[in-house]
Amino acid sequence: EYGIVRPKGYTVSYHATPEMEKHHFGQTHPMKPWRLTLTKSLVTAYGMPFAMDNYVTREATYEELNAFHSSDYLDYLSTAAPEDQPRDIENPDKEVKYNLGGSDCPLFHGLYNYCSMSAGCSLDAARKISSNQSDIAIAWGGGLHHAKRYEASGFCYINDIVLAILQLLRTFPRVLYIDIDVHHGDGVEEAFFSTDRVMTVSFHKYHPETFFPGTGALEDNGPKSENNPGAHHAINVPLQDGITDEQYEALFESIIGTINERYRPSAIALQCGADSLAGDRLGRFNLRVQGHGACVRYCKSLGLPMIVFGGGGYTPRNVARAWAYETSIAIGADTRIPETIPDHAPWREHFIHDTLFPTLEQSMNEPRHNRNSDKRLREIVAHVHEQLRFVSH
Ligand code: VJV
Ligand code: CA
Ligand code: ZN
Repeated sequence: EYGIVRPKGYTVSYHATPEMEKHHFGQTHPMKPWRLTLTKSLVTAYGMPFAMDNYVTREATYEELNAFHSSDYLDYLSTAAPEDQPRDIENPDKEVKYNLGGSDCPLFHGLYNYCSMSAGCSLDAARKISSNQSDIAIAWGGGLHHAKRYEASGFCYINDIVLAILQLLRTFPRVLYIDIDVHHGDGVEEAFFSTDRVMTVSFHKYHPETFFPGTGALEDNGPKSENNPGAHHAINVPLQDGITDEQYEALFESIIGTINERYRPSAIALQCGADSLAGDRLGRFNLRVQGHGACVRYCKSLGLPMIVFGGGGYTPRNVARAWAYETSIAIGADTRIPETIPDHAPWREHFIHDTLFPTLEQSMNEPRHNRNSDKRLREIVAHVHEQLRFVSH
């Protein structure tokens, strides 16, 4: 309908299940799984499924989750019920186990199924990449980068990214993990801290006293011991409120371009958390859908097999815009899809402005003050380039 055709000699796979989207963290919790439904409906309204292989995700098995997570944690996660939710006043003695049941990581009905589906989505994507049946695999239901081996954290219970990267490592010697969520990708960084087979790079707002999770300083580059192969293989790009498309794109291309030359990854895992967009309920940046998408376009241009994951994103209509646009970039249709959201899109009423690319003014009442000086951004690039002098493959 929009002249969207299957790219020749190139396969994009889309991994999702409508079952995942039916889960609720609670009325006012920022994480809304139905943003995945909104994304899929926009992707469909634009006719993009014709250009991709579409897979309905299965649930990951206990054994698959156990490849990273401890059995103790999984056993509790699979049996904990919403009734076990500690309530500060009614249930003062109830302890919080594995950080489960607090306000960030509540226990809700079907939690274990939700987690297994998110992980299944990313694992299916990883398998399609490993077996060379897909060039770009899309897993918007994954990207839950804070989960630890034995602990839930920051709306994340199962680290689907770590599981997917472990799968990629069976085939590929080196994997580059890139994280453009507004939060630090601490769980993934920690999981691969001591190996040089994964390089992790996170761009995030950094303000340890006030912004979650408080880690990811510029100087944190992995183990301090030069004898540890992971030394210099964690890259952190700490940013302040209000960064613009122009600054972010320049920073991203300079850093990822240099990493690609020095580290020579054989595959890319890209976490596309959409909370780095302007107007996000939790985020603080001034990125537009185009600037966010430019990161996906640049990664695609490197010509490596790639998984793209979802992640954060707390203003659902903008999450859907960004991930639909990025799906169009993956299939190479971004110059062909019209900027005006199709009239027949279900949920059309969610898109107050009928464009895929709202202006900053349309995204929020007042754009945030930009606290990133070009001088500071140049220092960040210089520090990263310095780290990369120690890296060669
Ligand atoms: O800042 C925190 C931790 C607290 C304790 C819990 N309270 C609610 C908030 C402060 C120190 N947590 C962050 C977690 C952010 C997770 C981001 C996840 C991702 O995008 O990187 C990947 C998917 C945080 N920021 C905002 C909130 N929590 C928040 C949680 C709520 C809420 C409002 C804000 C939970 C429940 C309800 N409202 C009803
Ligand atoms: Ca990040
Ligand atoms: Zn986030």
